[in-house]
Amino acid sequence: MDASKALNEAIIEGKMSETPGITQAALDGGVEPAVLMNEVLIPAMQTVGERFERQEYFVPEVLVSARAMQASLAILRPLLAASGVEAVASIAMGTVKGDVHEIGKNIVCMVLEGAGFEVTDLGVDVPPATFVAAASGVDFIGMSSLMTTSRDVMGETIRALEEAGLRAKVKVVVGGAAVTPEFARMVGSDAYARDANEAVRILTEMA
Ligand code: B12
Repeated sequence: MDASKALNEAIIEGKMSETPGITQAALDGGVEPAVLMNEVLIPAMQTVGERFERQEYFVPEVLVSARAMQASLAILRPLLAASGVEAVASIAMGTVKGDVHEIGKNIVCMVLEGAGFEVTDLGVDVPPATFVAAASGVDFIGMSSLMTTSRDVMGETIRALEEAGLRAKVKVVVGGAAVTPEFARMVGSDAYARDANEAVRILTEMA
């Protein structure tokens, strides 16, 4: 079996001890880091999501797959980072309060970093006040939400930025599986992107 296929299966089956070695083998075999991420890691996590939705997987299985994917991402991260170029723009990014889903947010951070953005990762379960505190030092605020129960925090955060007098200073971009373009407009964000590559394209145009 080739390394890309083996990596896809190892993530789906949550074999965290195996994913770093297989990731390295794929890289040694000449697969580009971005190709591994877009064509192996993200589709593997999509399969996990579909199994969760069909109730073939439950939270423990999803969690081990998520960890297996993170172990692979840790190897790709330095390879995707841009080297020594002047930053395109700066962004502080986090998953909103009440939400601990971090894989998509981490991917967007990495891909933006690779495209030359200066990225501050605020982590997960980030309250509006933390985004507000970060806003004065960056060009963009990025918010991720994977749950319909957490996405309203995006609107709360934008209102908190207005109250702090910072709304005109930063551009706000939102994304994540719970967010649609309509929802993004409704909460008053400046931009929405469906995935990491679209985020690079849109934010580079806006920078
Ligand atoms: C992995 C996962 C988990 C893992 C998270 C592990 C981790 N460390 O991140 C664990 C097991 C912890 C988990 C827990 C829960 N989960 Co969960 N989880 C998922 C799952 C299966 C996959 C998410 C994922 O990683 N996808 C892969 C990444 C690559 O995709 P992504 O996140 O969408 O990101 C891409 C884009 O959206 C975009 N993007 C993301 N963020 C941003 C930000 C910006 C600014 C931009 C521009 C773009 C962008 O770019 C990314 C890269 O292309 C989804 C199912 C799904 N279909 O999404 C459910 C899902 C999100 N979970 C769900 C639920 C309900 C839960 C729990 C409540 C379950 C429970 N009963 O305990 C808890 C909630 C915990 C909490 N408070 O947050 C629901 C949410 C339902 C809803 N409509 O609200 C989902 C949709 C499953 C379902 N259908 O029921 N989960």
